[in-house]
Amino acid sequence: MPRIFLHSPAPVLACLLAFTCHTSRLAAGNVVVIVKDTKGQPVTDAVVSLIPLEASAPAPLHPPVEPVVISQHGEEFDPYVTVVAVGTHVSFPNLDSIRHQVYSLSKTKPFEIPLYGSGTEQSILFDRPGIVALGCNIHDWMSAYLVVVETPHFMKTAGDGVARLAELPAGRYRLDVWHPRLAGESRRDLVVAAADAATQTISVTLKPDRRIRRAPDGAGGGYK
Ligand SMILES: [Cu+2]
Repeated sequence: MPRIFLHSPAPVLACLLAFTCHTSRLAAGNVVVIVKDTKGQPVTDAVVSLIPLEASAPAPLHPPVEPVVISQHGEEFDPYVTVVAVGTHVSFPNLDSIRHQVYSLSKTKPFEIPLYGSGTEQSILFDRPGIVALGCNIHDWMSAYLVVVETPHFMKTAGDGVARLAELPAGRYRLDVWHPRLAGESRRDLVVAAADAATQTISVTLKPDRRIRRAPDGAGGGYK
C-alpha cells in the first residue's frame, strides 16, 4: 500500500475520497430529540448538540461565512438563545432608535461593544466552546445567550421541544442538552447507526425564570 501511494498518489487518493464520500452518505443517521420538563411540557430554546466521540474522525465545523445575527430590537435581544459552531462570527446590529452597549462577562468570550446607535454592526469571533451570557449596560432586562459548540451537529428546540439532527455519520456521540434555566447537566452517550431515525426523549429540570421583567410602557417603573 505505501509503495502504491508513493508511486501514484492521485488515483489512490481519488479512490479513498470516493470511498469516504460513498460510505459517509450511506452511513448517515438521523436523531430526533424531544426535550420536556419534569411536568412533561415541551421545552423551547433548549440547545441540543451531538459531539462525535470517534477520535479517528473529527468533524469539520464549517462555521458560516456570513456572521450569525443577534439583533437588538424593541429593547430586547433577538433571538434569546443562539447556538453556533466554534469559529463563527456573530454580529449585534442595533435595530432600535436608541443606543445599546452589548457585553459579556463570560469566561468563554468576555467582550464589550462600546455604546452604539442604530444600524451599527460589529461582529465578534467566538473561538472557544462554552456559554456566553449577553447583557446590555443600559437596559438591565436585556438578556440573551450564545452557546458555542465544538461540533457541526447542533440545533435549538422549537416551541414543540423538538430538535432534528440529520445526516449524522454513524458512530458514537455525546448528546448534550443545555437551557438557560437548566438545573445541573444533561448529557448522555448514544450510538447513531446507518439509516437510523432514533428518537431521544429527554426530561430536564428547569429552575424558575428569574429574568428581570420590563416595566410596562408608561408605568414609570424605572427600567427605561
Ligand atoms: Cu440596551
